[in-house]
Amino acid sequence: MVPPSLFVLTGAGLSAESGLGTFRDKDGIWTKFRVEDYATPEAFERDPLKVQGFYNARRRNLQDAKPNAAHKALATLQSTWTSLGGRVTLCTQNIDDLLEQAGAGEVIHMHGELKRAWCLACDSRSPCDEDLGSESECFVCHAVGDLRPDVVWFGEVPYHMDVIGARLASAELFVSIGTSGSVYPAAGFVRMARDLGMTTMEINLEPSDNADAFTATAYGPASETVPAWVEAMMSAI
Ligand code: BV8
Repeated sequence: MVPPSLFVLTGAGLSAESGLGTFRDKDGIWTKFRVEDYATPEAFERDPLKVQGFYNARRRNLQDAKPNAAHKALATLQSTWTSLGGRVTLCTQNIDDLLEQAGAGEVIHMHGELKRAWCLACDSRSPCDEDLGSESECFVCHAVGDLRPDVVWFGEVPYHMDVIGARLASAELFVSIGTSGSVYPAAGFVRMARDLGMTTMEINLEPSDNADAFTATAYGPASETVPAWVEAMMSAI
């Protein structure tokens, strides 16, 4: 029997226990850094080195981070569903690669990836493990100083919205993991799912801004709640 098609949206709470900061919790990233100074195209235009420094520090922090039990459980769920002819869409707001490190196949990074650089001279995107700055050379066109982090800032259009729309339309269960539900369009996906008649589940440390939109909930640290949910899904097929 083919298992039900799942659409899983993840946020910073999925990677919190891997040591990567969340944004709006107590001591979150946006409580220390103003969005307007670091996560908008205008900020980059105004002071590129300041913005590059912010992402260079987060990229370095990611080098030492490891996937936690929640990343591993989602990778197992996706590979099991695929082996049975089913589909788990892993759509993440996160710019880390911990789901891929945990063995996930397809991961849709709607807000881009910290380990990719975007060349504003030739529009190419390339893997990037190192600091970016005014001396950085494009791996493709060799222009110097035209590389920015390949992440989606506020006011920029999220990536893969067409694929996300198609996957949402064909899913049977929508699960949101580790997100505060405060950034759009991602925060609007649960209402789209409900309008499509889907069962919706929130797995989070605590109720999010969107909590009332969910028909099922599980609260607690992702490294506990996600493996428990995956185990329940696996035993039901
Ligand atoms: C768009 C990448 C149009 C960079 C991010 C004015 C001008 C322009 C746009 C707007 C505007 N006003 C409003 C908007 C829209 C704007 C928006 O939503 N603003 C908000 C603030 C109101 N959105 C945009 O600009 C987007 N673009 O609208 O373009 C468009 C739209 C549709 C179609 C076509 C065109 C672009 C938004 C993307 C911005 N980039 N990130 C970077 O990472 O530096 S967003 C940023 O917030 C984060 O990166 C993250 O991706 C996102 C959501 O945060 P969360 O992941 O939810 O993290 P948070 O800390 O908030 O919550 C963590 C949760 O985890 C908590 O609930 C906590 O309880 C839980 N948790 C903690 N620990 C654990 C845990 N759960 C489980 N276990 C644990 N251990």
